[in-house]
Amino acid sequence: MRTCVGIIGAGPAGLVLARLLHRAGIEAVVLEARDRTYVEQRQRAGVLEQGTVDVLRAAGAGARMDREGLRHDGIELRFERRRHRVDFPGLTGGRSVTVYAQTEVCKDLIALQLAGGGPLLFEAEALAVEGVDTPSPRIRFRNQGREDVLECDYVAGCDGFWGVSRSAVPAGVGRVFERAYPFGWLGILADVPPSHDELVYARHERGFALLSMRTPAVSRLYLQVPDGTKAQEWGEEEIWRELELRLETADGWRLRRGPVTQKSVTPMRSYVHEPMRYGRLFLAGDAAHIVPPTGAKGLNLAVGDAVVLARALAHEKETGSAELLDTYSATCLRRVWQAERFSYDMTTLLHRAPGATAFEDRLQLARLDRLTSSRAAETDLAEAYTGFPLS
Ligand code: RFL
Ligand code: PHB
Repeated sequence: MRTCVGIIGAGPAGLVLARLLHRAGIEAVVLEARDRTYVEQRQRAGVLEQGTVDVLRAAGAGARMDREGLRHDGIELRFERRRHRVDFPGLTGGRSVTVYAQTEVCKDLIALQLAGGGPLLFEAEALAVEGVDTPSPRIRFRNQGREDVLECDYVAGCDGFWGVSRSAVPAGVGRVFERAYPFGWLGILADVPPSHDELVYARHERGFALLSMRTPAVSRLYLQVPDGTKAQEWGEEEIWRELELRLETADGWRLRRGPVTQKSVTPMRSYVHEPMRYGRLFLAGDAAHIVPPTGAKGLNLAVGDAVVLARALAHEKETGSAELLDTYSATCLRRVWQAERFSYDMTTLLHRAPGATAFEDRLQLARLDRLTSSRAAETDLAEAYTGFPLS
């Protein structure tokens, strides 16, 4: 098999890239290790920045998002049983975010790709990426038990944190920056209308909690849990009780309960691989960088990388100039590091690390006090949360 751009992975990065390349008249083939149902059901992100919404619309994938996505003009911060609303449009000159699940973004993009895009092969696992420092890189993959080779001009490594493409960068070339956190998130989906109409981020001595949502009838909630926790260790009653303790406020706000339909634990990590390009291999999304989910940035970064890469490949096709391909890594990394900074700040602001000292507790409260009493501090949060511009 031969194509111009071999895309490994059908998550948000790979699917958006495939869509944008298709619209630019550039051939691409997407190889996805898992089956379609798995990719469409995998519970992950929920918050789309304005820029991501604009990209999906421009890519022709915005119709259902525009009907079913929920526009959110703010979030609530809770601490010491008090609440404080951050008003995004008022602080940022009109920006907001959209709550529309990653599962739905992927379903929409997969349907478009299968209806009229280039090939998208499910259960096609890339085994190795070879020759990325030559003019003709190759992806070895296994599809339905058979090994095959995809020859291409460029390889887009969109295969997430656990994928194979990053390992094609020689050890002496790449550099990794990372930080692990001594806690994770226990996430649940529950068949109950969200107890609040905006996302609630709560700092509590017992740990962080987040109230989010998927639809007007389905809530998504998270609890900070110790590193290594298994989802089965937490019973339904225990989860609701802990959420109540961390989320409820002195002014009488109460959490609505409902049947839990799914639960899982996510570890937290900050990670950046530099550079994001080596020869004809371009890493995009979680394959190159991970943020803890507290800032809601991972999916938005993945979409941003795909936009920068699609633009660079289209520029090369139209003008013959590799200029934008050469600056791909630096262009993406600037935005990536802003998201790393913000996600780290939100995480350390709101989580309670095991063994945190009384001094650190007071500092957290002082940071929250500052955020909720200084327009400048609040604007900084609102600008970062709603997203930095793509270019
Ligand atoms: P993905 O989505 O992991 O997709 C990679 C795809 O590559 C496939 N793959 C392979 N295919 C072929 N051959 C191989 N060898 C392969 N190895 C892997 C995988 O099967 C998969 O389909 O990466 P991508 O596209 O870079 O997208 C990144 C986002 O998924 C991720 O950053 C976000 O989900 C992070 N995230 C959030 N991001 C936000 O912007 N807003 C949020 O509110 C938000 N909340 C979250 C999150 C992530 C979470 N978890 C579970 C990590 C909440 C949670 C709980
Ligand atoms: C989610 O709805 O899954 C979600 C929302 C906000 C975050 C992380 C996850 O910061």
